Amino acid sequence: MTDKTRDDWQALADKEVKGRDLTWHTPEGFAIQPLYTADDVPADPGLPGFAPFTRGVKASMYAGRPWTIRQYAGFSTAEESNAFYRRNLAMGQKGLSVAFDLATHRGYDSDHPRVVGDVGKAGVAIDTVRDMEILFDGIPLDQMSVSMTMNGAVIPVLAFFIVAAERQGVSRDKLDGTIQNDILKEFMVRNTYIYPPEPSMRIVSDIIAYTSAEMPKFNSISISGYHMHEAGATAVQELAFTIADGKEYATRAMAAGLDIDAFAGRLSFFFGIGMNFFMEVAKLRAARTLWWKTMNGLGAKSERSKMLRTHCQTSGVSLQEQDPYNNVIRTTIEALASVLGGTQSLHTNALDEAIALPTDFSARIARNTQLVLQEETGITNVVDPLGGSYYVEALTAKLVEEAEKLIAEVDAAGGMTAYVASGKPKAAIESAAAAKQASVDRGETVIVGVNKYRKAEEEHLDTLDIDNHAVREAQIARLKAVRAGRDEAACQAALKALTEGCTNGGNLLALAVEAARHDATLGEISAAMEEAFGRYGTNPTPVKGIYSAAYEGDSRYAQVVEGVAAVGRRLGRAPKVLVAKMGQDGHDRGANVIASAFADMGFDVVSGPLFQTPAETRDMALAEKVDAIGASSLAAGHKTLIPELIGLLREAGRPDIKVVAGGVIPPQDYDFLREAGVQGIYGPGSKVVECAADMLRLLGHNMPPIGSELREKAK
Ligand code: MLC
Ligand code: 5AD
Repeated sequence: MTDKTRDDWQALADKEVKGRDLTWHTPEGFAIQPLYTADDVPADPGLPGFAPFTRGVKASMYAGRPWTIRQYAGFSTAEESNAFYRRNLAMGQKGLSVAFDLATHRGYDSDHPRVVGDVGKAGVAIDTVRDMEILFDGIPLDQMSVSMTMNGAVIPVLAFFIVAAERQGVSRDKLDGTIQNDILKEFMVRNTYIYPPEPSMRIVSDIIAYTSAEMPKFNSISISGYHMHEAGATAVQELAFTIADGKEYATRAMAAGLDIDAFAGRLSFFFGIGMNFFMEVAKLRAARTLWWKTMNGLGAKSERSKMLRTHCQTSGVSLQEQDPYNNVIRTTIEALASVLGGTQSLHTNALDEAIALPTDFSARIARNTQLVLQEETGITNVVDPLGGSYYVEALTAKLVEEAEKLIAEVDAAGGMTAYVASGKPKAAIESAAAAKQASVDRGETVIVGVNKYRKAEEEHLDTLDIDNHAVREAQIARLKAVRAGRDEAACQAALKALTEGCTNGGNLLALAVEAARHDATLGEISAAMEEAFGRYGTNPTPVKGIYSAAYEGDSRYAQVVEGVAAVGRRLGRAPKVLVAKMGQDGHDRGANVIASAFADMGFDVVSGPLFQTPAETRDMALAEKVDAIGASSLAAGHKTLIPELIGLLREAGRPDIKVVAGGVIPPQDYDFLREAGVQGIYGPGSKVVECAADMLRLLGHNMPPIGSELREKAK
């Protein structure tokens, strides 16, 4: 026992660092002190397996059963993805998690003209039950738990899964798995919605109703903070909006007449885990505490209803194109935080995340990261080993407190559907993202190998390339065969019943299962519902002023701002840039950051709506009379969509409109894009201010190189 007090410690520490303030200010606005003691721990966190479940939902946790190694994957055709799954399961993966391509997400068959660049690219192409049968060929669906990340086209995909299992001889009550089915966060950050918010919420409730009655082992929803985290949310935002989303779904299901304890035990969660190690551990502990409180508030009786069970994924945005082997280290640290936080299931990202989908090589390292943690470290033997850490307990309590304040704000706005419609959570997350980017660009947040210790020469990884034209041809052939082989009248009758169900209130999943049994396609089932509900679109509204505030007093930034003004004087108006998102890729964090920063620097910025075709982008560029287009691509459509746009501009007699590209673009595609006429390519790790400097050069301004402002100052 020590006789020293905290004041004694403070005095000693001050002496060591000569009075320097050691407080660390996190993006959450927390002032983290260099020391935590018993005085900082507000309450005993209780025991694992018991309310409020802060220390874990199972008494024995991983000592009884380790977390599920569940790697998210899917690409190309059902055949190729099936072979990939089987290889991974043979090498230690324990559960499946399907990534669908963007055409599927957005309810289009592979033969639809809007999805030419997207088929088989960011995930597997699924058009029919036949595709789903092939996807799970040789994988017994009564034994393997399967997660499906699907939100927009959730009705046809879940219907296909149920019917594919039937054709395997597995009845739906035996199906174990999870459907993401979390549409609120799609409207906030992920953008693969199809229908407007209200009918989308009805779909969520219909699925909860159907699965709670018919599929007792199936998790009806995966309420996801992950995508908020990836879009730049702070831990408090991620926690608060995710728990508030869960509350909203539960409230809606109750309003639809369901007993809370009949469905709440199968609501599950999903969080992103980044590099702020202890914050992430505390976040999962706080999430469980918050959910327990929330479910008590909603009147749940069963303990099971109050347990927050979650999947986690290590953070994609934390991974870098530069010095890519560092990504293995980052993912290991994030995976460790996930399991010390008590996750039920985990995906670890592959080291080539920043440029492409995983190869067999990179997927193996990602999976082995979890196997090593489970089998070599002894971590699984003790439950919540960080429980009782002064710092972790204090952080947990602080996160609960701050998230509750934000949840109260959501409640005051009338719940999450209304709050999302107000645009507030999206804007708040975008502000956090812009502030984070500025901090990285300025070197305040260090990323090893990117803004510090950068290698003179980068090595190139061999990455996965998918021939989307070949996948599309194969899918179109199978679509034709399926349509030719079905009872057309029965199929059309089932589709008609589905459209009617949209207005007369039948359970949409039950109706879609019937249509799937008659081999209706994903595009047809989606269109049958679109007929009643319509298709939803939004226009981006980037935040303002975050960049300029972060760069106040920065001489390079000032130089760029002056450059924009100089070009403006020459043109007689501000230089105008269209930030375009083509194809079904809804990842808009990067596009929003660029739009917001460029506007702050004085460019006249137009943000194109999501999901444009190249022809629509050309039309917008001509109508808005822009000088340049920045095309943002994160879902591998760049080789198809950007060259098409440049061709269309040339045909329109406007080859002078500059086209640059940014996002997830493998270096081996750079030459191809340059030859196609792309004048600048900006991968992850690019500094936004230097992108702007390059743009000024393209617009004919004699922009000095980096560092010139420092020489200027030194003179
Ligand atoms: C667990 N069990 C135990 C135990 N631990 N029993 C006794 N003692 C113990 N110590 C039991 C559980 O109670 C459960 O049974 C069974 O074992 C399985 O364990 P689990 O912990 O529930 O794991 P799992 O089945 O893997 O389920 C985890 C989940 C689920 C609840 C979080 O929803 C899930 O797998 N989600 C994954 C979601 C996902 O992969 N999403 C990818 C998104 S990617 P019982 O009967 O009680 O259930 C994405 C990216 C993008 O979205 O594209 O944007
Ligand atoms: N295969 C594997 N991982 C994927 N991700 C997205 N699509 C796939 C896929 N088809 C992962 C990446 C990404 C996150 C949203 O999910 O890590 O950042």
